[in-house]
Amino acid sequence: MPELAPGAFHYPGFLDEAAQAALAHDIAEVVAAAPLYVSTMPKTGAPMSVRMTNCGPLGWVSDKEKGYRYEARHPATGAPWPPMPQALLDAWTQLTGYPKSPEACLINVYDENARMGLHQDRDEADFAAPILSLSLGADCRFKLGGARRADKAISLILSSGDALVLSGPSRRRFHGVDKIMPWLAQPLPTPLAALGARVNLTLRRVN
Ligand code: MD5
Ligand code: FE
Repeated sequence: MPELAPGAFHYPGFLDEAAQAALAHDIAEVVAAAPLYVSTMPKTGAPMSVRMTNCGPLGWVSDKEKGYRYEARHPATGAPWPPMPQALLDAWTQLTGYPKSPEACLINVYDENARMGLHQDRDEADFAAPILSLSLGADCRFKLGGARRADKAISLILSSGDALVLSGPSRRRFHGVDKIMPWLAQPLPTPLAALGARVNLTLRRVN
């Protein structure tokens, strides 16, 4: 398993095509119950280019008034988030070995023009737990930076079926999604294809 940096592991093709298709069906069910929404930036209210939803006990949300946070309910429907599909819980156990279950799975949907600027994940109280990221659909150019924004970043391609585990010192690295490269890879599996070009699932402990 290629270790990109201390605590950062890339598993290319962790999900085979059958597993990707099964997961796409699970995620389509989640999206049907918990529709994609557009988060806005704290203070400015600027919309993010990535559309989102969540599954699991908690979900990541953001808006102008209250900023980044975790909530137990969907911001538009007010319903609790759908449960995390078993396949995600299994991937978490297999790849992280972490004894506690993930509390939140953020589902990011990128169209061809969406991106995510360089940032740290620091809205969680538990920094000891790893983060697991699973990708479906189009390739993207992913930036893995350092502990400071200005630190030099490495670039890697994340493809459909790839997993990334961020633990220890890599849990708090700056990172971002530079560019979606839909011409290089599979379209999203059928039940998700109409939604965008790339889907990323980020599993986290929160408390
Ligand atoms: C994505 N999502 O591809 C990424 C995957 C987010 C987000 O960044 O916050 O929704 S998560 C990649 C990640 C998480 C935590 C630490 C590091 C990478 N890292 O140190 O590189 O939509
Ligand atoms: Fe992040």
